[in-house]
Amino acid sequence: MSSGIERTLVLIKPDGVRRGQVGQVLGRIEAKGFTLVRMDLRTADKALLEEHYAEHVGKGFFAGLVEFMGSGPVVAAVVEGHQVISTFRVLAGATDPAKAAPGSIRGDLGRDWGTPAQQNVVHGSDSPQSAAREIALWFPSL
Ligand code: IDP
Ligand code: MG
Repeated sequence: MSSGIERTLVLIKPDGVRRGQVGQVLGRIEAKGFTLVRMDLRTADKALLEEHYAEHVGKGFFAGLVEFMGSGPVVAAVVEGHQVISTFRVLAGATDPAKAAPGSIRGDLGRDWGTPAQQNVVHGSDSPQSAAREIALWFPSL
């Protein structure tokens, strides 16, 4: 969009929900001035998760990732704002919580428990194409 207003899909992963970090993550999104458009707490089924992570099919961590992501409820949210896709990725920090910068969600709240899937608190769409695909997948009615 020429206005720069975008939508992205944010997931607070089962580790974040389990550890009571939902409020902190949503607080950071709101503090940055982004808007929650839709939000839902749900345990995702395997088919949805395999589709969501389709780009990682065949990688060693894929099965563990799908299992971890289905191990409890996630908060799925559509978040809107100026350049929110790339900016939320900055807020989230690097994929590996051990390398994510302090001040980022993963750097401050993430903890890798040595499981086959990195437990890093949040997901955020990585491009406008991914955002459109993922929002349609998680919220078909939007
Ligand atoms: P991203 O979430 O920062 O976009 P991706 O490379 O797309 O990172 O990986 C998707 C998710 O898969 C990560 O957030 C993490 O939970 C998990 N993951 C990525 N790389 C590894 C790995 O090397 N081992 C275990 N899990 C991984
Ligand atoms: Mg990714």
